[in-house]
Amino acid sequence: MNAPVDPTHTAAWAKLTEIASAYTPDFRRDFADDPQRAERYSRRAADLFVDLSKDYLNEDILAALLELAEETGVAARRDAMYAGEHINVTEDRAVLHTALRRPATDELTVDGQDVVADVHDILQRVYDLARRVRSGEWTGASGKPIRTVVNIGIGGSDLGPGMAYEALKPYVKDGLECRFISNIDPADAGEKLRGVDPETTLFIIVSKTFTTLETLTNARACRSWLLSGLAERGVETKGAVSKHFVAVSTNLEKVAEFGIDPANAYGFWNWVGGRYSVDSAVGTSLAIAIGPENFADFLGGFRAIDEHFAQAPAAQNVPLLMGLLNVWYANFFGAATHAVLPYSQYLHRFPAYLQQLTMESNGKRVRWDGSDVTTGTGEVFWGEVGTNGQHAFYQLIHQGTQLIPADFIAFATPHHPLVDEDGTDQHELFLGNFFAQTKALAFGKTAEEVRAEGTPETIVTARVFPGNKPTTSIMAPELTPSVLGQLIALYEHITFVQGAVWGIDSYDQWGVELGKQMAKDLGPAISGDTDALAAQDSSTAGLIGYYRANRK
Ligand code: G6Q
Repeated sequence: MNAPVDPTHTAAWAKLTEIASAYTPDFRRDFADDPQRAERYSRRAADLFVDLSKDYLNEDILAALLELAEETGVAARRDAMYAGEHINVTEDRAVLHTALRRPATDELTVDGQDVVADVHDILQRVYDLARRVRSGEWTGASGKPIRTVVNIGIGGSDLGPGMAYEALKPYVKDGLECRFISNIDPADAGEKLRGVDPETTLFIIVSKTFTTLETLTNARACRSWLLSGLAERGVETKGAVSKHFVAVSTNLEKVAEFGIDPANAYGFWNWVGGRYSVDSAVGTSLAIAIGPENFADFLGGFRAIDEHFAQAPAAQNVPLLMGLLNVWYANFFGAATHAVLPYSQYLHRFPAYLQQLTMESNGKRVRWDGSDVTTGTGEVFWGEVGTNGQHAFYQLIHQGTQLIPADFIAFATPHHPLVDEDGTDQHELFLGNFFAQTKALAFGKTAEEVRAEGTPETIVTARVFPGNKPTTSIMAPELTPSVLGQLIALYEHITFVQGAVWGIDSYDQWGVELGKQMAKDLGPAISGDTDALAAQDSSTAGLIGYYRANRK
């Protein structure tokens, strides 16, 4: 792997530094000076319409950002990723989530293995399972069809399918529902199993490693729940596990150890990172819920953006431009956070999903050669659906002292068209808020405008909106499986671009290890081993002591 280019030593960085020091954003001026601004800075990628005109962008900035991408070798790294080179250096792995959505006719041999053939082999098995569950052919131990699919997994083995299931609810087959158990807090399984009938429940244990404490613990708890529930109903429990449990994992040996029939195990590969895996067998619960045809459309959406990212010229390349803009805001304007604000109730888990995708990928302090990063990295991604966010935290985006670039996402056609009795179209009211917020953030409201409304002088400043807050608007015709795939792939590639510029390995996650290890090591101290307790620092010992004294 080539040594990373230090972005701060490029000519483009020097240019951007100079531009930034002289730059005072003024969207009122920009739009007045250039009636074509919206058109000039709007782009299309598959079904996505992306308006960058309310970003801190002009021709000089655009040119310098594209030069930065050139100088840091973003395109070459993208090609290396698509080709299966081991760009995840700290784990010595290829990074091939793009192979998960290639058509069966493609060929890609990586490390001596035809990965596209492998992908389609598993995909067909997942589709077959989905068809059998959906048709009622797959039955539980008492012969009843499945009504509830419970996905047990955490992190990348939970957030993707959970988010996508919520996003695609209108496509879920009537009479089927999915639930997602992730937290080791027993309250999670306890609540998710409430009201569920063991006779009609299929558990999918999703764990790449099949060693994850939370998932294995929850899987065992669910197995006991199932067996005792069936026994209470007088159902024969011998062989029941194979009718109520399937597994998704790269570790098929451990799956067999758990007692799951290898015929009910769906593999994936170590070149799929957990947070990039919703489009592998990790999405089995989703495939069952929405059906193989919709799942294939979902994959097609990813593929359309993969192709756009690989082929669109740099100045038209949406993931490239959005990734570069994020670098621009983070490194030249001190933006520590980035808001993602979907105007769709169905996307209510999308910000949480993106938090893992972006922050686990780019929250790094060393580069892929082990040297320190030379820039800030990894903004905090956060957000909430509109209009709920408007009534909660938009205050800070409009009038706070920090710069928060925000992505607004909306769809032209709703899944629930509602017109109330006086003829008001509720989706139009909703979208009115989307249009208004990006407009208000860009153009603000001056003191003169506030005064002109007759506002008492003492509260004029409090009512001024400075404007010039950068936003990117993303619109699509409708939130379909394909469009959801497109949105996910868009953010995957934005994350890639930022990591490539910063010179970091976006595909490892060593930062999650220390706490996991310590949690295991603390077991004896927590359960009362006095020597183990005495070996702790005073704070940890005090906290454990509090727990031991207060647990009922
Ligand atoms: C994602 C991470 C992490 C992982 C979970 C679950 O990129 O690697 O979130 O998905 O720790 O791991 P398993 O799938 O191995 O249980």
